[in-house]
Amino acid sequence: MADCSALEAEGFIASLPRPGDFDKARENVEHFVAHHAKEGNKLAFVTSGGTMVPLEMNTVRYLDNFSTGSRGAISAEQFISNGLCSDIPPQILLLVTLSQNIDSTQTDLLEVSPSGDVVMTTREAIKPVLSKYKIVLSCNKLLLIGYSSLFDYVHYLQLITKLVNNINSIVFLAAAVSDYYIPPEDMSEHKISSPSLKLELQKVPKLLGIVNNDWGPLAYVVSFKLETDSAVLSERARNALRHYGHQLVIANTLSTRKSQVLIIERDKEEVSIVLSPEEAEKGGVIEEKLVGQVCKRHGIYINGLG
Ligand code: 9Z3
Repeated sequence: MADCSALEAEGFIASLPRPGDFDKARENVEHFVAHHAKEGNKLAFVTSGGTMVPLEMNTVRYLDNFSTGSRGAISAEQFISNGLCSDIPPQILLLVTLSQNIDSTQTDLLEVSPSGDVVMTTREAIKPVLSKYKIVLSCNKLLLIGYSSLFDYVHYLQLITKLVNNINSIVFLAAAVSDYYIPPEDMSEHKISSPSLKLELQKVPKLLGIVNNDWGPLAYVVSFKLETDSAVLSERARNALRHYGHQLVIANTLSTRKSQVLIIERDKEEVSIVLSPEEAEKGGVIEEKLVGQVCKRHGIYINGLG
């Protein structure tokens, strides 16, 4: 695990190209955070989706981490409407993979008709979803920042974590972040056209410890541990908790992530959250329970520090 100091992290991030709309995004985040700080509101900064690792500067090919973006998107919805955050539910700052965002918006508008044709959903059917979305946007409860590459992601992670650093903030890291990348100086500028392709990737410095040690020491930091082998999940998640010092680690296995997650907390037994097939059948989502648990624990954290 290539951990790095805050200084090395700053250097690593500064060596990567910034997203084109970084300055505009910074302005929007500053404005959003200042507004809610004045109101004394809670804030949840949610990251969602995979991080694309470009192989070329003018990118035609890239590597990606698996993530549909559902965990982050549904969790953001749950943060907004969560009943267990009994006082004020947090306002949401959602850092979301652009391609995922567009894909899900588009596919949500599609339906398969009884004859098997794919048709646009009737306007009526999507009205409640879109109107809810419009309302949260117009009430300034939601700010969306789009990203696509690992480079964009780390720039925004650093920027936003520093800006939301407050005990009223939850940093909820659901994005699936690549462990490997090609440094910009090693990348081909144009589309690679060699007869065969050998890739040498470098390890991305581990920024997870820096998130709460340096950028957001007051925030309540929740990270996710993803494994494909359930036998090693719990132990690796506990190691991650110890190593990075986050307040919570949510452990999940790729194949069962929608029906079971573990909440790992310091000096506590792990808590298993399960969504039964019956609950799923009725349209239930595991994020409702998960976000409820996170909000409850964040409340205890605030009281402990306040
Ligand atoms: C997760 O574990 C998320 O729960 C999923 C959600 C990506 C599995 P979907 O987007 O899936 O709903 O399809 N996110 C974190 C994954 C990750 O990269 N974790 C790193 C690790 O396990 C630490 S940051 O080492």
